[in-house]
Amino acid sequence: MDMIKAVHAFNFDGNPVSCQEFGSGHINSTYKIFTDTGKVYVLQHINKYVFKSPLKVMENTGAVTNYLTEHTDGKCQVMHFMTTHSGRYCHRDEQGEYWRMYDYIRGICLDAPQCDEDLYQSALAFGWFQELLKDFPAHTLHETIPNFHNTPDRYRQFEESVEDDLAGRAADAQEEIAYLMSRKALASTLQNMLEADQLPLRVTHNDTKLNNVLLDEETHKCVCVLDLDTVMPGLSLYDFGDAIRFGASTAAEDEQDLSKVKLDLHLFEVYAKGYLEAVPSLTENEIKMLPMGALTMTLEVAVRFLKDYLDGDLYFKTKLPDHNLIRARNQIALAADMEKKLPEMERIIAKLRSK
Ligand code: GN1
Ligand code: MG
Repeated sequence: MDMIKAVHAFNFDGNPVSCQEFGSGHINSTYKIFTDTGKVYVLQHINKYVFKSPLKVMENTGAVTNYLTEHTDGKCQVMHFMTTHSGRYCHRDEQGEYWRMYDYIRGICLDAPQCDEDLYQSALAFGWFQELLKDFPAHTLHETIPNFHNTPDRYRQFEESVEDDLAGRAADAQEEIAYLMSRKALASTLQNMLEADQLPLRVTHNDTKLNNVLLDEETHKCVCVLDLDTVMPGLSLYDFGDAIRFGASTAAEDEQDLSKVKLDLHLFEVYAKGYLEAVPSLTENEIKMLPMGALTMTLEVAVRFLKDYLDGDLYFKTKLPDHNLIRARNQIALAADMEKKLPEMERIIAKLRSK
């Protein structure tokens, strides 16, 4: 792929002098572009297997970043995307590959919190994002991945993959398939509540892993919310839940020693405290269902990882043999622990509310 050629499709200052791959996302490829003026940019190659319409992704991103820039109270910075010579936020090259480019902002992205404050800061950042977008006209956003966090629909797709068994791997995952199927009804709770109008549809980030928040290198205060690919209408519980499953786990998402994989209730409390402070508009039902949000998002991503394993690793980038099976087992272990700890999570939420 010709990164430098792609860079020249955008309006920016200076001339590119070097390019370095970085980041730990499972979907797109990310490069730092250094220029002769000292200014640094980020170039991303958009995964078109995952995002069927990169142009729509960038229309959403452009609309949301413009809105945030107009409405911000300055607590966090907002990503700034370069336009192409034809005035778009997205470039399609001669090979039909899609690219975008944005200002590099100094900071660090953590794969695990180094202290409580790191997770608390990410809760403030994602909460800030959610609250600021409260009045954004949600109907103007494209649904770039339809039914992205519709958990029953994720189960439907998973069951199809089990049935098709395209990569001939279902026999190796019988136990995992059986466990996930036994949790199908439980994992549909939030979607049922949404359909019964018991939970409000908001504009949500939908991919609230700790490493999607940029923190200041020295103070570790939140600097910017990153990775706006999946900003779409959704539930606050998706954002809360995904942040817990990633940031409040005692192990990395692909830890193979499952005895190390647990929900850390203290980190759950740290994140919940920050999120409740940052999103005062949460309704009674939303607050009540926060623990279920964590469990649902963990079961959902386990279903997604296992589906991808069964399909032959088409969606998530893998670095190890059976990486998606490893991830699925890890998330199943975490979900099982969360289910046991639901009453304790509920007690923590009640305690935080009473303060
Ligand atoms: C993907 O790109 P990244 O690593 O931020 C995925 C999320 C999953 C996550 C699991 C568009 O996020 O939905 O929760 O991997 N993004 C997309 O780690 O599918
Ligand atoms: Mg992402």
